Amino acid sequence: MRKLIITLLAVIFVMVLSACGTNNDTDDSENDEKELDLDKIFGIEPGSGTMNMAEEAVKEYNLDMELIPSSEPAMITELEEAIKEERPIVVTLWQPHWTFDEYDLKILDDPKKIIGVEQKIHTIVRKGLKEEHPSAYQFLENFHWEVEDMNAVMAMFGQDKNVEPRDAAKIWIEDNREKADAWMEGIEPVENESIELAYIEWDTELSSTNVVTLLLEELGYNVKLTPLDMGITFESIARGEIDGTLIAWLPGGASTYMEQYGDDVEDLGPNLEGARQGFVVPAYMDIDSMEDLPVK
Ligand code: PBE
Repeated sequence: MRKLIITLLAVIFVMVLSACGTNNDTDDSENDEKELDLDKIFGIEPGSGTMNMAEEAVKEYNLDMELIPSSEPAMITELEEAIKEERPIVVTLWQPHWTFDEYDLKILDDPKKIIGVEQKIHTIVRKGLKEEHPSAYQFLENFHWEVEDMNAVMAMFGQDKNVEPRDAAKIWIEDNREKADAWMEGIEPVENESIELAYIEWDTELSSTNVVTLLLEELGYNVKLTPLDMGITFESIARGEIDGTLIAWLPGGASTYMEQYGDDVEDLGPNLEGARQGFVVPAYMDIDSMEDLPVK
């Protein structure tokens, strides 16, 4: 009888132990799962300023995360799917951007100031534009808007895929006629003159480029839009083959090209100030800093 009780106690003891063991295992795998969800940073187009800064940040913070290159639309799809399921996710994103209107997002603090520095978007034109197309030059020099303005244009076509960027720009101009008129005040209209602008198919760039295009058209220009990457944009402007661009993020995606071609182009200064980039997470995640991300 005693033996039996001892055996039973032993069995119970082992059962309790193994139950604890199982519990521990479950905890571990839950943790693993959480960490697994944070083993990636969803990025955008390789070679963009955003991705270059993000790569540096992964190195400097010694993050145990893989930076996945993709595209702006693919990154947004990942973000939207994660938000639907309240899953943790880290993406590379920037402001202005319509996703900040649509979702509750936060930019993680970047105490090392690698990706989180304030940026300005500059207008760059070719040398000689001032003499050859003074009206366009004057207009491009006057064009300067705010983060909220760009956001308003972006939101119209970003949130509704049926709206073309050009139509969104048209509506924004109708709603902001005074601002547009101020940029055009006193500028001589032209006839039969053509201007070629380079841009990249990102929502921010599509917004400014379309608004400027419509207003240059109002001044009488035929505007040709050519999608190019940042390096070729600078090279073409330096060679005088393209008249200008509105998309030079500084410091950031345009920095290296500005160093390379700065003497051969004309920088008209910022058309937008207060732009930011960073590692962005949904507000339901309880981390606030890039230092809270998993390290090696
Ligand atoms: N951007 C928009 C990025 C890419 C998308 C201009 C903020 C950049 O490379 O800086």
